[in-house]
Formats: sequence, C-alpha cells, structure tokens
Amino acid sequence: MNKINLDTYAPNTWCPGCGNFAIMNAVKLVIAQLSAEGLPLEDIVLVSGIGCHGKIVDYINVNSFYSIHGRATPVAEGIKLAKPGLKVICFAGDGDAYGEGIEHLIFAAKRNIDITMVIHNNRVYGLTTGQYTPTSPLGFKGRSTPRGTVEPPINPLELMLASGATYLARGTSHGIELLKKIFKEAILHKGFSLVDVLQVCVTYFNMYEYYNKHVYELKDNNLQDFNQALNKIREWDYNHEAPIALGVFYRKEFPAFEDNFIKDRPGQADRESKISEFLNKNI
Ligand SMILES: Cc1ncc(C[n+]2csc(CCOP(=O)(O)OP(=O)(O)O)c2C)c(N)n1
Ligand code: SF4
Repeated sequence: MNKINLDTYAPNTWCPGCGNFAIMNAVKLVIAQLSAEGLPLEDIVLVSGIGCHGKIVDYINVNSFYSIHGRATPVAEGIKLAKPGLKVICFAGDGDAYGEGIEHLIFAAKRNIDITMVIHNNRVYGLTTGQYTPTSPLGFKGRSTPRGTVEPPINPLELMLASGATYLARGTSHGIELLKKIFKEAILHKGFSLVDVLQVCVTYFNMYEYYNKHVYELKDNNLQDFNQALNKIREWDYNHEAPIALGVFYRKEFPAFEDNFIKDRPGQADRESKISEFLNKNI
C-alpha cells in the first residue's frame, strides 16, 4: 500500500487507553487505503464536534473543520452540498450527536445525504468529566447524576433506522479490524451512513471488560431486510444485559439528497466560476 504520512504536529492529549485511538488508527489506515486506490486526499474532508473525540481532526493530516457542540452534522451536510464530489467524514460524540444535535442527525438520515457519521459512543460526556448522555444506562452514576440516572437510554441505531439511514453499523474500540472494514464500506456507501462505535472512555466509564464479554459479530444477516435489521438492533437496548451485535445491520440503495437538491438548478453548470467570481470580488 502507498505509504502516506497522515500524522500531524499536534501532541495527543487523550488518556492512555482511550478508545479514540482505535478509531483514529482505523480511519488513518482506511484513508491511506482509499488514497492508494486513487481517491485524492484533497477530496476528503473531516468534520468533528466538540469533546474529546473532536480532537481527532487535529491528529489526521487531511482537510478538516472543527465544528461546535451538537452541530457537526449540519456542517458536514453543508460541505457536501457545496461540493458534492467530496467524501465527507464526520466524527461526533454521543453527547454531541445523540444529545444536543439529535434533530440534525434525524434530518440528515431522513434526507439520505451522502455523508459518513462516526459516533464515538462512550456513553458519557468525556471532555466535561463524566456527565450522563442519552446512551448512558439507567442508574449511571456520574458527575451530574451522583445518585444514578432515572431515565433509560435511547437506542440510537433504532432511531436512525426509523429516520431513513441507508447504512447502519456498530463496532467497538477493541476491534480495529472490524472498524477498518466498516469505515471503508460506510465511506464508500452512497447515502447517509452511520457507524456507532462503542468507544470506551477508560477514565469515566470503563466498559472494556463488559463489552468483551457481550459482543459477537453479525454473520449472514440480510442487509436489505428492514425488519431483520430492526430485530437485531433491538437485541441490545444499551441498558439491559444482552448479546451485543457488531457489524453491519442495514444497507439500502436510495437516491442521495444532494443529487436531487442540486439537479436542474439554474446556474449549476457554471457554479465553480460563479463562486470564484464572488470570492475574487469579496476577498
Ligand atoms: C453549546 C455547548 N454546550 C456545552 C458545551 C460544553 N461541552 C464541551 S464538550 C462537552 C461534552 C462532550 O461530550 P461528547 O459529545 O459525548 O464527546 P466526548 O467528550 O465524550 O468525546 C460539553 C457538554 C459546549 N461546548 N457547547
Ligand atoms: S476522558 Fe475518556 S474519552 Fe476523553 S480522552 Fe480520556 S478516556 Fe478518552
């Protein structure tokens, strides 16, 4: 494989053992692979939200946009609409994507816009030291809930399936080979793809042992079967003890939003020259 250096000068400040390392390493390897297969690096844009996960864009030497908390999804959508030829990979925390930014995520899935969402689902607010998120289990004790939460978690994959997502998968930060496979497929999928990564926060919610005991890999499931996907997704509700399926749950061909959004608009043909003209006049 082509050896490209995707490292940056930024010192890494993640805690030793943080699951974010596995996500970063898997993404770097996939980007290197895609580049070796002919995808120019300048055609890839990374977006991140705010939180520990957000620093990932500091550590990968590809064009990127560090967005604000809860707004990583619309930033990724805007970039895709502005230049549909780009591969847009968006990293967000579970607090970010499933909490503050949930409405954006639902609409991105509904539109089937061709972006890839990688959710660093550590089921806790990492950067702000351990408050509960929408996927923390019932009774979770953290900084904001010292006596334990009194509300059950949401199942984000069920919500995404119902919203119209056309590629849904789950991985863990203890399974880099599977992450690599899923990330590559998700990036190449034409449409809205979301990978929920059970990314262990060793400092505020260390779930390595629990996940290692419960995970298994999906095999021979019919990826086009909505009901089968729903059943598999419902097997574990992010709360009770149950087998935790990893791999791809659902994949569907469906027209992507940007194709219809941009199609037949007056001025599309000379779009680039109009943008250059505007920039030259105003900047
Ligand atoms: C509008 C807004 N509210 C709150 C914050 C404070 N804040 C910064 S990071 C963060 C938590 C991030 O948690 P998560 O999205 O789960 O990412 P992680 O740190 O776990 O990777 C919060 C609440 C903020 N930056 N902006
Ligand atoms: S606080 Fe948690 S999520 Fe943040 S760097 Fe440390 S281990 Fe990772």
